[in-house]
Amino acid sequence: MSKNAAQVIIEVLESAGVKHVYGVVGDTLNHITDAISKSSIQWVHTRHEEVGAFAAGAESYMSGVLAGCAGSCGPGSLHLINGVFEAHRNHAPLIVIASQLDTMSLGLDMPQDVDFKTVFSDCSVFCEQIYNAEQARRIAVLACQAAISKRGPAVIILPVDISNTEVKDSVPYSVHFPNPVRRPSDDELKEIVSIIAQGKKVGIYAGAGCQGAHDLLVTLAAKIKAPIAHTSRAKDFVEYDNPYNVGMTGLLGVHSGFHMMTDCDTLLLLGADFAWGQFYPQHAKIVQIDRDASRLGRRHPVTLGLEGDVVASLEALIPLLQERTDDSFLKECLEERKKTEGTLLAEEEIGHGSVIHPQYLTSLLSKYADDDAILAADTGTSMVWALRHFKTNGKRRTMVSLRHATMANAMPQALGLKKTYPNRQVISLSGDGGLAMLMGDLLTIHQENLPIKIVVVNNGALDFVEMEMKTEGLLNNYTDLKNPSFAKIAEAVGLKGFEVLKAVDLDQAVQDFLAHPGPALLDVHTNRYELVFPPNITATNVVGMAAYSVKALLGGRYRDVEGVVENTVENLKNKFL
Ligand SMILES: Cc1ncc(C[n+]2csc(CCOP(=O)(O)OP(=O)(O)O)c2C)c(N)n1
Ligand SMILES: [Mg+2]
Repeated sequence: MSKNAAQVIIEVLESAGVKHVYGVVGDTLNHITDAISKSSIQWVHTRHEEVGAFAAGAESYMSGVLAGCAGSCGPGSLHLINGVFEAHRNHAPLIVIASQLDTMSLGLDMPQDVDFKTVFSDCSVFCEQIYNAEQARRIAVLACQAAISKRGPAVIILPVDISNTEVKDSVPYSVHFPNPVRRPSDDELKEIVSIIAQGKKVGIYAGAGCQGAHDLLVTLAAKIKAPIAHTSRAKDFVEYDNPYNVGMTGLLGVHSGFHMMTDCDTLLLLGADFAWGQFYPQHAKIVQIDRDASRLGRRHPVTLGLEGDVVASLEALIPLLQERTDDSFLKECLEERKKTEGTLLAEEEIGHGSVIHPQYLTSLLSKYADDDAILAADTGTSMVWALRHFKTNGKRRTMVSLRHATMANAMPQALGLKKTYPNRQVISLSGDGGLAMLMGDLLTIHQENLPIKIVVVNNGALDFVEMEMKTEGLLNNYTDLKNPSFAKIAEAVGLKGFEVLKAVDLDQAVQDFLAHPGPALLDVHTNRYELVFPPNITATNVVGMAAYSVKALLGGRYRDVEGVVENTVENLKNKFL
């Protein structure tokens, strides 16, 4: 049977394991969607292409299996861009089909002509146009291979006339799935052993590369009596069942993680590419192991940089290490951890009167969510509450836009995660700003009948930015959100809506909402004046906040200052008393 180039491309995607392609149909994409309709791949019709790219990126990030997104020429594929950037920063393998005008029209300034090679070059590991239908299989294979091996989006630019051209397709190019074992050499391992032996305060900093290494990390920590701090992206792999865990560091982190990182004299950096140099120890010896050697020493100078996967490297390293007896640094860090846990617990308490603290809300989600629930949280304050207050257990997963930090990621990512894991509970912790940004795709949730649970942290503001402004001593401008009832919007588009205005009603509402069998939205009116404190409060933070308060008072914003001061005092009490 004869095939056109579009059919060949879809055949390759099937062979590479793609289950879903997300996007919006249209003109130049029609032969691709026609080929999909005749394949085992499911087309997921989103209302906005950006949502499709977020969803596909979440699917491949979480499952490791290739997913796809696609757009029509010009604006259709341009709409994908932010989601493709998110996948690129997450190292998520992704196939992007950017359909293009017919080759006769290209370069003639015809309507919708966009140079996709330029547009996608900065957010992809592969970006090629198919110039001749006979290239279809080969380019599709190269795209899948690059996405899998280099872990990122691979873009296929496909002119419409080529997509419908018949091909001979006689050469059997195919996709491969190598699974190498990578670790430092024996001599390099000996060097690590010697550096650890010289250290007095040895710590471990675990990153996302520690996926699958939980038990090895615990064994390592037990043997060398080292506390383990971790990046936000490593939360799911490190935090649970781990008596050595001292928590996250960084701006979103907690005090005990910060303390360990600043106080150690020797640090094992495992699969961690944490971006902010100021959170690394300034005078410690650092040994870094990463599967990508180009990341060695790029965030902070290191003493010894080695290439390897964390699991294979630890399997080889642990037997060579001597058991340490001195556990004084570990004990000191665990004491700090206990204090930090007390602070977090105090923040999770039910608010006075009707005030709903988002930490309380998140702790209830943590309490009642399924054992293997997946929680995606929006950029803004939601991501902080999720990372600090949603407990993991080895089965639960969290997803936050940490490296791209885009708004509106959570609901679209939840959509892709529910398509991938239909039998698991998927929750989106959305900002009121974030949800409104891509709210049209609530319709997709209804149309696809996806029983996703969306929680809206309805604080009436672009709160995270408001806080940035205040700590910089600026008056908060343009951050107000005049919100509708999100619960009523949900009802109008086919989701079950819940709305909570008082803290006393929240516990039961969270239970009812999670137990609802279909898609549901819980609109929670949370406290606007909730401050996200970094693990170390600097003089600059305090001065900035004071300057804001004076300006707000002079400007007649008495209520705002009252709210901020009340919460600041409460938070400082929790931290220091
Ligand atoms: C697409 C995009 N636009 C703007 C920003 C800047 N920004 C970061 S957080 C934020 C506010 C988010 O507000 P909301 O969703 O209501 O969450 P909140 O912080 O109030 O919980 C903004 C505007 C961004 N990161 N991404
Ligand atoms: Mg908000």
